[in-house]
Amino acid sequence: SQGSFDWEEYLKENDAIPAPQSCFKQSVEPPVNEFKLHQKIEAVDPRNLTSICVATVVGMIGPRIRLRLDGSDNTNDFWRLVDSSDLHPVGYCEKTGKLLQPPLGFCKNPTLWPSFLQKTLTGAERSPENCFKKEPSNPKTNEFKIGMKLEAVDRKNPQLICPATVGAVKGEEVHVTFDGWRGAFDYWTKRDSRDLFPVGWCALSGHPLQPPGQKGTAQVKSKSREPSVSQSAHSPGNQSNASKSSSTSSSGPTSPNLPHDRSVS
Ligand code: MLZ
Repeated sequence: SQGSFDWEEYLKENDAIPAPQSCFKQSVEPPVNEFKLHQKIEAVDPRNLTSICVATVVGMIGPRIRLRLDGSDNTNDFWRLVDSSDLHPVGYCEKTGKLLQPPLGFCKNPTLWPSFLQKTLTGAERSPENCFKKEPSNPKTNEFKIGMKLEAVDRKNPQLICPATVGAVKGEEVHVTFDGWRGAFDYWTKRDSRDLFPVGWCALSGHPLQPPGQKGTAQVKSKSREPSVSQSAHSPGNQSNASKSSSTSSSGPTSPNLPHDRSVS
């Protein structure tokens, strides 16, 4: 579904402006991905941020890698940019006097961890130093304004990056709303989140960009089971209770809000 979406045209049609590059914690030149599939690294456990675990590269798209913590099942995979500070070469913990931890939900008896760790690393290919890129510096001031366009990770489908609009700004957080979807995917996040990118980032980095959804178009309205009034999910100010949400929904049950004729895999 890539290729058909053109930001330039879309911005004109919608009389919208992109959020400036300086808003984002992203390097102007997207980092080059030098990782290879099946390599092992050390990574911060996304479910337990104080612990560092062995992880395996199980997928990649552009400058993002998909990771699976060794000793965890395949239902907790996560994506990181190659310049994420959550990623380290194997040996980092030893060097810095930390202990490599079993992942939250280690699939075996905890007493088996030391031998599991040894086995999982023995003979495994390790990502070399040069794969790990320096994390970009923090954006200084909050220049996000309501209505500005950006590209953002869909946290419910985290392999996807989609066209989005700033729906609200509150202190250090921004409300990310996905263009053409009814609000089920929207979330509040810190303005320096690594999940937010300037318009054009996908094209620059070789990452696919999803086209906007079809909310408001004839096809969707005619197929919707609901009456076509659904403004509440987008009204800023009513969402403060959702501002702590991370990877989960900020706007209630998903399915009734979804267009029914899309399947993006
Ligand atoms: N397969 C899903 C993808 C939705 C993606 C939305 N991104 C904002 C669906 O079609 O519901």
